[in-house]
Amino acid sequence: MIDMKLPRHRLDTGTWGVMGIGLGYAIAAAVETGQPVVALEGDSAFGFDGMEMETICRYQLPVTVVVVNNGGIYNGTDRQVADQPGPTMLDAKAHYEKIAEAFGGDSYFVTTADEMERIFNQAMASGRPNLINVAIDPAMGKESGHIGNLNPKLALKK
Ligand SMILES: Cc1ncc(C[n+]2csc(CCOP(=O)(O)OP(=O)(O)O)c2C)c(N)n1
Ligand SMILES: [Mg+2]
Repeated sequence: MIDMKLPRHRLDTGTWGVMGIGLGYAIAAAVETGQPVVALEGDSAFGFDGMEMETICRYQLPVTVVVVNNGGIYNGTDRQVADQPGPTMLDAKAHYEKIAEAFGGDSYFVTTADEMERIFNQAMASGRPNLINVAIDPAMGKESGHIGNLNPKLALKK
């Protein structure tokens, strides 16, 4: 979904989408290049490596962490089971950005595309540790859990 405009400027999670390597990669990229780095993570993925925010702040790295919160693993539309949240539901109203505050980084909570553009540009220009928590529709983001959708349909019908 994210186009590349320059070669050798993106690290991704590889063929199997290894959750939890995002912030480690971002730290390494910032240390190696000295340039502003953006780390783009789902809300569940942030649960795997979110404490690296402490490392980012301790070394004052120019890393902007963006948490795309759709309220769940794959998405936030799992059903309640026996009066409990479904097993793939996470908190769609969570304020993940407060984790940056705990360590002295800058924190933002955004809900619209206009806010996102303004805050993202400000964060990237700051050269500081930033965490932007982006609340999106919990019905969005189904693709990561439905990779089978990409199978050729004709082959499946036979
Ligand atoms: C280490 C690891 N464990 C499990 C998975 C399987 N997996 C793929 S996507 C996903 C959930 C991702 O949720 P989130 O980070 O919130 O992103 P979303 O799809 O909701 O945007 C899981 C558990 C994985 N890719 N890597
Ligand atoms: Mg999610």
